[in-house]
Amino acid sequence: MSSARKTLYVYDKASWPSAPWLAVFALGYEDMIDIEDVDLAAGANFDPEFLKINPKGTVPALVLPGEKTLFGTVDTLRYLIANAPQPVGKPSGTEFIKRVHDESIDAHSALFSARDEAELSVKRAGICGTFLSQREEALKKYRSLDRAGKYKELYDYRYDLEAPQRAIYFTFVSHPSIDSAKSAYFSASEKIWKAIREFILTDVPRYLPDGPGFIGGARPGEDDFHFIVWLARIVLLTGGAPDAEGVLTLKKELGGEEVPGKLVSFWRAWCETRAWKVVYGGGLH
Ligand SMILES: N[C@@H](CCC(=O)N[C@@H](CS)C(=O)NCC(=O)O)C(=O)O
Repeated sequence: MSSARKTLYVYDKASWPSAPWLAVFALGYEDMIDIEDVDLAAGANFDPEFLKINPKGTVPALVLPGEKTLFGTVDTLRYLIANAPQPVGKPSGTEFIKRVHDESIDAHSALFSARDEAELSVKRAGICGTFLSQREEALKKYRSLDRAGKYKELYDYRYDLEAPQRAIYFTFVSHPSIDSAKSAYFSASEKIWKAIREFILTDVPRYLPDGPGFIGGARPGEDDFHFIVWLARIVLLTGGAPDAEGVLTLKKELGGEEVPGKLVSFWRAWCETRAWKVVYGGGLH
């Protein structure tokens, strides 16, 4: 690998880093940028070697030899769009991107959400349970290896940050404090899904094009990359696959409403792209 090559750090089961990852393949960067996977579920982002690249321990991160490393979906994507070897769709010029990243419909919170005990036990037995327990172990391990205490603040912060969720997921005895924390968690999860439902039925159709294609036109633009990775996560959570029919599974979370036609058409436009097949061919995330 030449030292002039750029590297995009992603995680193949995360949502946001998939936006610049799609852009690498949609905008003609595939021979210029290497993709490196950081296994967040195993806590690989807390490895000091990765923290040297991004001291916050998050992906996406885009390493540009001789330039400042870029972090986060907005900045990495902006760079890829500004320097794209191939034509890019138009930006919408609206607040849509901010809206997609709004905390009320957060894709990560939706993944971990549980509205009752039954949903919680399904999540506990799947990737969410594994994620929480493996990361607890990883944080303990890296904390004990960090003799100079260089990353102590980060390790302590991240360990404490996930503690309430670990308590919800892994406390099996009934106790007034845990019972009330669980019931608050169930209500917060209801709230997330209500916000997602309203966003899909009311806001999204206002931004999507009337005809086939993307918000950016015939090619995906900035808004399209942000929105599709959020949508892919939500479709995954309703049981959909990364194919033309996958988006229809959203109906079960729409309170009896049909999936808006514009959303179906937008999803299908993405399914046709090579970038989609690279990033989501192995399954939604
Ligand atoms: N708001 C940032 C968030 C970046 C972020 O938090 N990424 C997640 C993956 S989706 C991450 O790296 N998490 C690391 C962790 O949870 O330890 C963005 O849009 O890029």
